[in-house]
Amino acid sequence: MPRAEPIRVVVTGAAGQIAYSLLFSIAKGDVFGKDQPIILILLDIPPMLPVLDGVVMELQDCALPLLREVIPTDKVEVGFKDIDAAILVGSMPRKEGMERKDLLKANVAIFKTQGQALDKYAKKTVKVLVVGNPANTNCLIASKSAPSIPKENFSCLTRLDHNRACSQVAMRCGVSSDKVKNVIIWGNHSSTQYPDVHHAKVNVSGSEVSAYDAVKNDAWLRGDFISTVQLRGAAVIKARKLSSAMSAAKAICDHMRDIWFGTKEGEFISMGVYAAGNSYGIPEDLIYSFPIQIKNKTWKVVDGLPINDFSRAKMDATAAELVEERDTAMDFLSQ
Ligand SMILES: NC(=O)c1ccc[n+]([C@@H]2O[C@H](COP(=O)([O-])OP(=O)(O)OC[C@H]3O[C@@H](n4cnc5c(N)ncnc54)[C@H](O)[C@@H]3O)[C@@H](O)[C@H]2O)c1
Ligand SMILES: *[C@@H]1O[C@H](CO)[C@@H](O)[C@H](O)[C@H]1NC(C)=O
Ligand SMILES: *[C@@H]1O[C@H](CO)[C@@H](O)[C@H](O)[C@H]1NC(C)=O
Ligand SMILES: *[C@@H]1O[C@H](CO)[C@@H](O)[C@H](O)[C@H]1NC(C)=O
Ligand SMILES: CC(=O)N[C@H]1CO[C@H](CO)[C@@H](O)[C@@H]1O
Repeated sequence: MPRAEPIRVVVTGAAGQIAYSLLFSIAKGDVFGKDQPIILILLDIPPMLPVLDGVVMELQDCALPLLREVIPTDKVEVGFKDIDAAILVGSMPRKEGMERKDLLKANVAIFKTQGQALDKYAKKTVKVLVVGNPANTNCLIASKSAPSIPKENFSCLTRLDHNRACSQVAMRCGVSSDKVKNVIIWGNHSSTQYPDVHHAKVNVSGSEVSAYDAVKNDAWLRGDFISTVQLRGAAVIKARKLSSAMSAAKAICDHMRDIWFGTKEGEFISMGVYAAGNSYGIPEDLIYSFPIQIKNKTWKVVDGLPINDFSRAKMDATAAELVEERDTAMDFLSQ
């Protein structure tokens, strides 16, 4: 059997805590397949290079057969050279007393630089997943800064929110999380996101029923369920004094593996994608989280799901937030 050529995968923010949970899963084949050799490129900022060296040592010490090479760097021209997949985790964190606008401005600068580097150095078929917050808008800026790469190749992470929603419903029904499918996260990866279970199904004792019939508690589904998922990130920070890392890394793996190998027949997942041509009346020039199916490394929005008034209002509210953020970010981009 011919041996597969290694693929090149870059992770930015590679010295950070999400990357620490993520790199092992990628390097052992959970994302790109158990027979796909990998060259891992670890990009971070100059002060973190000594930490990256430690991460490189640990990856070497894992003695993983698929991992052909690990390249630590602080240079985008090295980091994005000929890459097949980019997982952009690093971003500017909010610091004490920092204005929201200043934070956005700093992130626009980072994702403009990285988008331009993708445009110049990456393969045109590269798949780009943006994780660093504000993930939706950072993704939009990166995509706009990389005009030679199709917009469809950019997506942002809302899979963690999606997984949280599946798990909440599963726990409520007393089933394992794989028995819940087709929940939807609409919109921004923030507390205005709308976790929607109107189209979700739960496999209870061998037969599939709607989530509303399985849970049998509409008030919970329209109340605490939604707010628990929306505020879960903050709850984890409060408890751990650090933001979600293990679960974020798992969600990144789920997201990228689905891009690579496709979603299951009859199932959809959530990810933030370019909204052009959607059938839900969401403003077009946004990265917005939709229900998505993926086949042959190409995604499509699941169109035509009926939307009731309750859902409509929530989908519009999270879109409005993204429009405002985009407009501010576009001002910074053109400066
Ligand atoms: N979309 C989601 O679901 C989701 C979930 C959890 C966390 N996040 C976001 O992911 C990001 C990373 O989280 P973390 O816990 O790993 O943070 P962290 O602070 O532990 O690590 C971030 C790393 O990024 C690096 N970095 C900063 N600017 C960079 C740049 N320009 N180029 C390369 N590297 C750079 C930092 O030096 C640091 O090593 C945060 O923005 C966080 O808000 C998103
Ligand atoms: C959108 O979500 C991101 C990620 O949580 C957040 O940082 C940003 O502030 C949100 N946008 C707005 C305009 O609230
Ligand atoms: C439901 O789960 C059972 C296993 O518990 C499986 O045999 C069955 O095929 C599933 N049904 C559907 C419709 O997915
Ligand atoms: C899969 O996508 C590639 C590239 O977009 C295309 O060349 C190929 O024909 C597609 N295969 C199928 C089975 O659709
Ligand atoms: C995920 C995705 O949409 N991938 C596309 C990226 O761009 C290439 C063309 O350069 C398409 O073939 C892929 O389908």
